[in-house]
Amino acid sequence: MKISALQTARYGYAPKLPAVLAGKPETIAIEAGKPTQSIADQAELKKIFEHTYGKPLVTFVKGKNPSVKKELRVGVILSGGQAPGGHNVIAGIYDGLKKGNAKSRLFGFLGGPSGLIDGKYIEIKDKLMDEYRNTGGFDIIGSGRTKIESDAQVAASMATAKKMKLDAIVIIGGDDSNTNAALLAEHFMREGQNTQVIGVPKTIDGDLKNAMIETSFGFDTATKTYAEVIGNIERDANSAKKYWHFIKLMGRSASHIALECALQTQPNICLISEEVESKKMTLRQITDYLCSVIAKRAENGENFGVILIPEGLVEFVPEMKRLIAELNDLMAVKAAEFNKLAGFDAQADWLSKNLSKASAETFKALPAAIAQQFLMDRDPHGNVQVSRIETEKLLISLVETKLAAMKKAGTYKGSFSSYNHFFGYEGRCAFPSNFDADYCYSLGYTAFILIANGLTGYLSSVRNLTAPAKEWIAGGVPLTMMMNMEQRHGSKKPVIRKALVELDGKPFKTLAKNRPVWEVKTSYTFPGAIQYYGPDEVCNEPTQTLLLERGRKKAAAPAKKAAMKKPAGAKKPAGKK
Ligand code: FBP
Repeated sequence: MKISALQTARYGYAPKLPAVLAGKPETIAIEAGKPTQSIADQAELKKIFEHTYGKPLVTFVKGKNPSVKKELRVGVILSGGQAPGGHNVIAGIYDGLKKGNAKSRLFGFLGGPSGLIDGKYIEIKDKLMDEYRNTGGFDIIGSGRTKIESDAQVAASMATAKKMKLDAIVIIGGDDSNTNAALLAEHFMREGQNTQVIGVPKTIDGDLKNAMIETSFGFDTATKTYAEVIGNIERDANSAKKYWHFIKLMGRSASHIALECALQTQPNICLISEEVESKKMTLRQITDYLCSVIAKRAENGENFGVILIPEGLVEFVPEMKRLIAELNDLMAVKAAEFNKLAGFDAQADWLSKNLSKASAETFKALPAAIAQQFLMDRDPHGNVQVSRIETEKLLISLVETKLAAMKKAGTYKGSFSSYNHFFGYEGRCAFPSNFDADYCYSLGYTAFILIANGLTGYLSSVRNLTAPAKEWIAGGVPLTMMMNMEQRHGSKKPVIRKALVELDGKPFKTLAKNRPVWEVKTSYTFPGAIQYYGPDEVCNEPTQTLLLERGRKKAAAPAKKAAMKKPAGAKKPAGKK
């Protein structure tokens, strides 16, 4: 296999670790806090997690810890969507294990959780590990979306753990995968199975976060990758001055990715699903808003712009939410009847009789190509796959119709020409930024220390992330602490609560404060490609979201200044004083 120059250079990158993890593993002791409580529904969760509920938060400190020298057998799983840095989590676990005891072994389950269920794995050794250090992707062992949920899946997982004599399993995943990790840890304890379970917070969506988990890994690299391309499109738009670009961004339900990209690139518009929901904005109101901005810019002769759209938007628009819920219910009970219908016209006719009047009207008003996307294959739970609905095209079509009407009425005099884009897969396997490379390696190393100390039902936690890496705080958060009970498929289930964009949080407030200017005045900023080598402010800066949330940055500078600001050390053009 040919290896690129960057990949070769990245092999040589030594991820930075918090100072407490930098020495020998036997110098890292554990400090345990007070027992913890779940964020809600304490009594119900205490019952479900009889053996693992309420454990203390743990923090690593300098001290003596000979237990880390034990020989261990550990299995690791990459679960769900790819996120830059997964290989470094594995490298952190691997190096920790080997530093603790050269005889310790790490096994990688193939293709995600199904590898554990089916007992499919490989042993990770030096050569293999070295080929993946500081690289993007999950291809070292592959990932998958199988959940370890049913009794049979849990029993099969336990049989594999027993057969392989595993001391621990590390599950690298998002909120769902870590909920499963918590259930598995509890099940193993209940059954007297001596295998610990440790989770690692992963997802580019950035929605697995709370007081103890400042960000999930992959968010940093993915948003920087999208922001680079958005900046390039902005510059193109501002050069040609003839297109409106509608850009949909990944992030299944939360709008963190769109918001972060907006803070990095200052587009004309960034829709935020959580705001749309809180204001109960209908599709018509969203369209009116978009058209009002387009018309205002047209008055200034600017018939171009950039609009960011979060992937999950349709699920937050009231009438669409209702339609999706009705479609999901209908398909659950009448799928056989529906599947017999031949062609879209027959399906649309059937739906007009089976949906409520309001939802039938919403469906009918959709452009046919988009309406068909609501009827595509369902996800494994029988739900509409909202991420496959081309919201960006839907909005373009609605805007075109509205602008045509405005033109007739004399309220719009511009010209409108558009392009649609969807950025998602482009960012999930990028070479991890230095931040993600360091963070992930630290998370993996932390997972090893948690295992070596006999802990189970914990999520690896590295905090204080806006400070230099040596000041990061490492430890573990009990998984049950992040849980509550939620309605899922007809019954209440314990789940880790998803973190949506907070409308009173600093990142959103910064957008809200600046957007009146960004909408009308071209204020684009161009972050450029991720840099791996160079000055700190160029290659080690965390996301704007993290800086704002952690109070390391004031609400963004007024748009005009930010856009015009010269980079440090920039030279004046020749001849200018
Ligand atoms: P995870 O939550 O599993 O990390 O995945 C997130 C994500 O990238 C979403 O942003 C996106 O909607 C989804 O995965 C796409 O899923 P798939 O990879 O199965 O197409």
